[in-house]
Amino acid sequence: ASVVRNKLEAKIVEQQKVFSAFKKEHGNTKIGEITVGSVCGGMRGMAGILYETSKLHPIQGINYREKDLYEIKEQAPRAEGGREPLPEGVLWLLLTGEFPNEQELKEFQSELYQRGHLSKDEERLIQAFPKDMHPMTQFSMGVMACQPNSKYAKAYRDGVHKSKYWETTLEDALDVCAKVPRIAGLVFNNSYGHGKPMPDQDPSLDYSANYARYLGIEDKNFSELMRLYLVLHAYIYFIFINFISDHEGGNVSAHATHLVGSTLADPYLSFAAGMNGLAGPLHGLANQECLRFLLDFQTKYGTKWTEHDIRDYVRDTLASGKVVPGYGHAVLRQTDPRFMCELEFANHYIHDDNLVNLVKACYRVIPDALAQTGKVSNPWPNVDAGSGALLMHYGLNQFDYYTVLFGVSRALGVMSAQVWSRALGLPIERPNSLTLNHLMKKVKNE
Ligand code: FAM
Repeated sequence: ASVVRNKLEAKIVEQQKVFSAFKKEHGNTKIGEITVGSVCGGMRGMAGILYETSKLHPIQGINYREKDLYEIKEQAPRAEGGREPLPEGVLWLLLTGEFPNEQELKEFQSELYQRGHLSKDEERLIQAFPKDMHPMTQFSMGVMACQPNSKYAKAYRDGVHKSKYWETTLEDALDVCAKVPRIAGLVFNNSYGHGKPMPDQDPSLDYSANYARYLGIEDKNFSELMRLYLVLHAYIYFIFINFISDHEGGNVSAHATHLVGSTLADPYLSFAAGMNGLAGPLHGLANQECLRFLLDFQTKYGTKWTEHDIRDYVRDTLASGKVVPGYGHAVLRQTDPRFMCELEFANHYIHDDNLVNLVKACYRVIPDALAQTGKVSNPWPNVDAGSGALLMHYGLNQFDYYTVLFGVSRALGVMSAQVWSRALGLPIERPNSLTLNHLMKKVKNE
């Protein structure tokens, strides 16, 4: 059983009461309107999902349990000597609504270590994937390779009472969160490891440090130590702030996970569904697209470019019917605080890197250029505008892999949310759909 279980149980019991009283009292209270625009426009702005762990504000950005990114950075537990929040602490916050104390964190870290093990069969299956298969495809299939061990699926088969669904969902959710770095490490090794053996989990290292090690960053000798320190913290930073764990329930990866979970599919099935959505170019793949955009620019203009060149390049991109990756957002209406964190990080650690300088210059030029089109709702950068260039700086130049980093991080958010969805007994999702003909008739009748 999990160290977080008892804390969570008390909160769940309390919240279940609040939820059922609220449903009873306000079941028919209106909170908005559905327009033709909402139906034709991908349900933009339409509130339709109950999602407990996080909320995205158009201006302020993401809030986890009512805390914004800056508060999280300030208040979350950190690694010794580190500047960045520890993912284990953030996971605890997402689940329980508060940060763990020192003892809880220690026990939770060791619990995740225990859960992070993959069986020999699971590892062999993942290692057998073709090397040239996209890392996101391997990642999603790797999660599925572990699905036969779902504790929730077994409990369901054994006839567990529905009031107890959340308990084995929690077990699976924590297993998934603990295993994804290992799965993602195997995928990396498969694709780029050139037959090198994968290092085992190291109990002396935390969650992120073990993951960084799977990606080939090891503490080999003292002279490397400073670099290692920086790189490790850079990875922790990228994975858990830039590729933020949770971004409320309506984005494709969170919603796909939530939707599939609503059928009472287990957390592995649900998470893999979310990852298939994350692999789309308008969502998680955008960071890879974004880096390609910057590198193509560099190939064309070299290192002596001007802001005028960026303007021309954006104009050509738009004229060829493509989007400018890393800019725009379905909900945000200001620069993404995650991008601001990237800038802050770059200003602190990175000096004189052409690609990073290009990211900064793009930020000065692109919002204006996009605003001039007159149709982009939000011309400001999102998280993907900077992450690729920073990862490149630290030597992670396999950009087909970037979305996997995002996926590892997203596990923490969507899996915590699934625990709460089962705890609140949320039903199977089944919105109505309309044909264009029906929609036109509806408009006429009104
Ligand atoms: N470049 C060019 N055109 C853009 C644009 C951009 N960056 N962002 C929006 N538009 C266009 C959009 O294609 C649409 O055009 P049409 O009417 O011709 O179809 C119009 O502006 C209105 O769209 P919107 O309301 O501003 O945005 P949406 O809510 O429909 O879509 C995004 C939001 C993120 C899909 C869109 O801004 C985009 O395609 N951005 C580039 C890709 C990207 O960076 N995705 C990453 C998002 C990130 F947060 C993540 O998931 N990791």
